[in-house]
Amino acid sequence: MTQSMNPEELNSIAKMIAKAESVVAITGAGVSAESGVPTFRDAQEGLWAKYDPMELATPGAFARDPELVTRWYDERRCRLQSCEPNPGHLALVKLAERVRERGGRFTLITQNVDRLHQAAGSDDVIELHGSIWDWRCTSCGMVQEERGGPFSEFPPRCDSCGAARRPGVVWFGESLSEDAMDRADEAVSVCDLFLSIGTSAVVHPAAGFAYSARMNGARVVEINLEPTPLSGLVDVSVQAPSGEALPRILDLALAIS
Ligand code: BV8
Ligand code: ZN
Repeated sequence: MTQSMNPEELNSIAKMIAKAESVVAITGAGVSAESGVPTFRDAQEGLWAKYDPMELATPGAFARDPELVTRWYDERRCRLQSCEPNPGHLALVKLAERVRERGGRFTLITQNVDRLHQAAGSDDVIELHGSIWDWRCTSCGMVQEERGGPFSEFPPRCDSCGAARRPGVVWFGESLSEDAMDRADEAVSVCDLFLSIGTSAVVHPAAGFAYSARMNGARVVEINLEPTPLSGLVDVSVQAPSGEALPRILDLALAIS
């Protein structure tokens, strides 16, 4: 158990969850880190060390070099195939069940594109940044889910019209889906407890939800390995791995309610 996971903090979070009418949890790459998924900034090693992911995850990079960008995404997609949900993902499934059992509302919003929450059993996940498993045709818009091995050509081609396909993620400079934003805005507007988990809280508009929740009078909790711009503004900030903290919070919450 890491030193900064002090029982009082975990207990106070568990009590907030036990009392909350409507909970929103937003997750970032930190929640998938313990499944072996490199976070966005440390996704660069070996071949990719010389590229800045903020550079590669843009429409401009894809327009300039569709082969390089689709190779990067395909490599990330293929290494995800050996990644399983970790105890943090599983604890979030159980926390949602608990809150809903007693008539409360639980909404899971994620910035992650790996669909590990769904693999763990979370339903109705709001995916702000899309999914690395879905690949969309740049011409006819057909989307194909790709769970197989590496592509044989880069960029991969559309089965229906032969045009280049791109990963179904939201790149920097691209707008998020209206449906995802509307659903997230609505849930945040009525929540009385907001959990920010495993995110550096710097990517917008995702990072803005914690501030909106706070403005609406919700309690805000952060569970993250290191401090973020949010840390000084939240009610409780736990600096610990989410795969350790969330199961402990779940156990405490189950014992209370
Ligand atoms: C948009 C998919 C309108 C791609 C991603 C307002 C202010 C400032 C900037 C902007 C703004 N509004 C818009 C912008 C521009 C930009 C932005 O936010 N820039 C910032 C970075 C300066 N936003 C956009 O462009 C968004 N679009 O706003 O549309 C628009 C339209 C046109 C022109 C302008 C605006 C689109 C953003 C979506 C980008 N796509 N992902 C892909 O995956 O390749 S975001 C990507 O980076 C990830 O999804 C992730 O969410 C994000 C950050 O990456 P990471 O750092 O790895 O992850 P995270 O932040 O979650 O941090 C990991 C944390 O976990 C760390 O703090 C670490 O300590 C912690 N951790 C690690 N291990 C653990 C842990 N915690 C707990 N346990 C552990 N074990
Ligand atoms: Zn097509």
